[in-house]
Amino acid sequence: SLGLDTSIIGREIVHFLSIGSTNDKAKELANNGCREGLIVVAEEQTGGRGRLGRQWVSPQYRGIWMSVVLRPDIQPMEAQKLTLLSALAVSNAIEECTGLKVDIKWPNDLVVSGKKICGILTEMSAEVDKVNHVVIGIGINANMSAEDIPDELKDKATSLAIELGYNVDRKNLFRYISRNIDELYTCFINANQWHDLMVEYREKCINVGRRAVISKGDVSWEGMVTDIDDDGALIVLDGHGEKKRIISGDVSIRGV
Ligand code: BT5
Repeated sequence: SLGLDTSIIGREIVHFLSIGSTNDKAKELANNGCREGLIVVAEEQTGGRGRLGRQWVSPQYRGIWMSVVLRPDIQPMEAQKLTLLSALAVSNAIEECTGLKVDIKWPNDLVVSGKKICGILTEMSAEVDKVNHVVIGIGINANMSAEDIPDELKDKATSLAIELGYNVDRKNLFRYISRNIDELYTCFINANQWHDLMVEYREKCINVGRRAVISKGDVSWEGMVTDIDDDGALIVLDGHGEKKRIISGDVSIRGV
């Protein structure tokens, strides 16, 4: 037993040596009525996924590849808040556990020394006005060595071990992550504490106050990121001085 002592997250944990994608397994279990807070965790993913069908490199024993099933009583529009909540919880967990400074790149990337160390993939099953379940997939490059990082990712990805110079205790980190998500998810359910969480998210987010290129599909434009609102949308001033509100979806942004 991990002795998590959480109220919702990780009361039940399913562990695999190897799996296609923990998100796919979590969605399957969620569709079969599993309880809220269930975590699927694997030592290796053979088909780890990012957004838009992109690949997520997930070598055996080198990372934390996990998915959490949530059943919040919310409108589909609110689900993106859970991505931000998870990014904040995981960045705090890594900081508490390793002492590294972890920045958030809106909406779903965690970055150490300018390189990606963790990605989050939120997938939802919903009806028009009600969410059935949300699966939060979290991939953390814990003990990947430089050789585990594919050449094409070498200048944009790193791991905790590379940054620290030693391997981390993945079980301990997993505990911190589960407890931090549990704590922030409880704040999310008790909506009155949400604003304070977003204040903390904004402080950790590297995009606020900087210029960025916003891309969706083939369309790209540049603007100044001025804020993130309490719904988790990015507020960007475009070239005509007009304020645009960006909800995460499939948008990708790049600092300039
Ligand atoms: C993400 O997508 O960052 C979300 C990644 C979520 C992975 C977790 S692992 C557990 C769960 N099960 C899954 O199948 N997925 C989730 P995106 O923003 O689309 O970024 C993907 C891009 O990051 C790729 O196209 C690569 O450029 C890069 N990348 C791939 N693997 C990486 C890694 N291990 N570390 C850093 N960057 C990586």
